[in-house]
Amino acid sequence: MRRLALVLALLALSAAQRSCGPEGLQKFYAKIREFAESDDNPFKDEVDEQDQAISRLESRIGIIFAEADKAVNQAEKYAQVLDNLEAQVEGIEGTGCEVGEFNCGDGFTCIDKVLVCDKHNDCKDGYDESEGVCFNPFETDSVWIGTFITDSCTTRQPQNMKLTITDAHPQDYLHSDVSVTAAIYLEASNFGEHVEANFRLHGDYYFGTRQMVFQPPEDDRLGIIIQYDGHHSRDATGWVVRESSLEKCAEIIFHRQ
Ligand SMILES: [Ca+2]
Repeated sequence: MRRLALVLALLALSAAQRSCGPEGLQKFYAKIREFAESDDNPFKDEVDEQDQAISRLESRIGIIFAEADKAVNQAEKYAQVLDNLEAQVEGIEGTGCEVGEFNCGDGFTCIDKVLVCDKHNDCKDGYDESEGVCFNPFETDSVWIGTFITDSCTTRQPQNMKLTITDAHPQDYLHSDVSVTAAIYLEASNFGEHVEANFRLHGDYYFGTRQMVFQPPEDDRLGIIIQYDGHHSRDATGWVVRESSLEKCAEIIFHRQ
């Protein structure tokens, strides 16, 4: 019976399209809409039920997406916690390799740092050439703010420094070594006296040790070493180092701006 009503409605629509002009057709469509929403429409209950089912489905899909977002956020938090733990373990236990060597990530294979990011796979799985390992956080135009934690060697006793990397590019003949130039701005306020200083620095970033090593800029022969932990690309620890004895005589916490 309902199919017959539908067929009759379609036939009426077809007849109206043939016999009426645009205005008549608009009126006819308005009548059809009115009929569809009225209680006389034999399909009204089914349509209402389907609308409700679609609303319930949309609601469930919304809940599923919200749950998926929550799961992704949790996974990112767990990954961050894992990164922190790995960084702490490496900091406490070291990498298990000698000074100047790189651990292939398997806990026991060590290769020389000059073989890291030299465009040849030297670790069994190519870990020494992976994107994460060959990432230099001290890239050109990056700006780092350093806060002195301890200082038993500088004459100015600065509280803060601003380090701007002006250029960083791998050496042509040694890709494991990034040649870096930088500018340092120092500020110190001691006993009512305010002191400022600017230096130009030259140094190297080694992918194999994740260390930025700046040569001493002044006659006091104090260099700067900054260690990236391989996990937190916006934070690093630095030291002022006596060139003669390699003693770390000041510690600086760096944060990228
Ligand atoms: Ca290599």
